Amino acid sequence: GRLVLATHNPGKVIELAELLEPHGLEIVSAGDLGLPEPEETGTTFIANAELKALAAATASGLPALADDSGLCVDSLGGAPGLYSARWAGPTKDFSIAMRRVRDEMPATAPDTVHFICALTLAWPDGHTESVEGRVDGRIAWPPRGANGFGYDPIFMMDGQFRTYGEMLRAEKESDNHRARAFAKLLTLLP
Ligand code: ITT
Repeated sequence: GRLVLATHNPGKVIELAELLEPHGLEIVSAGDLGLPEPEETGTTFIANAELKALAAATASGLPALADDSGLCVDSLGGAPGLYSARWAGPTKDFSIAMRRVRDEMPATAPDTVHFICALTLAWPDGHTESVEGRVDGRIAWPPRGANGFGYDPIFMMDGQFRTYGEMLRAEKESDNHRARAFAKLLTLLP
């Protein structure tokens, strides 16, 4: 069957397409369908993933998969969290967002952080299924590596000394918050 990827983030499209690849679905992108980007008014990752997936499923008449994710810094009470994309500003400049994380973190506090990924599958009839994945790690400074997207150059997962930005695409994709969420969604794929 066909599945709409309800995201306008090219980094997510690459990772989700890779995860979906073995499952034989024909992927249609929200951008290609000209679907509008709904305002992310939710107060949780799952609420935002649900509203994005539902908007795409109802507008397209096809099942849709949406991703809402973010970086949560313990010493910042979970910020930027839901606001991870917004910290990069209208020009989507993540060097600014990474610098802000670094500047706002108290120097003496632990540098522990995690990524969260909420994935929602929505059907045109309004049915939804949502899951969440998490990966724990810490902040690297200065940013390192040109791979991946978003906050990848400052994130080192537990047990790793390279950032996601320094890992090969296949390495990051083999274990991260998105892959962990996706594993929980497998039995629910359309
Ligand atoms: P869509 O809503 O169109 O999917 P978005 O970029 O606005 O795209 P979010 O609202 O979910 O998506 O913002 C999440 C941000 O968190 C995203 O822009 C990244 O900067 C960051 N993020 C999420 N997953 C990440 C990952 O695997 N590596 C690095 N940064 C990530």
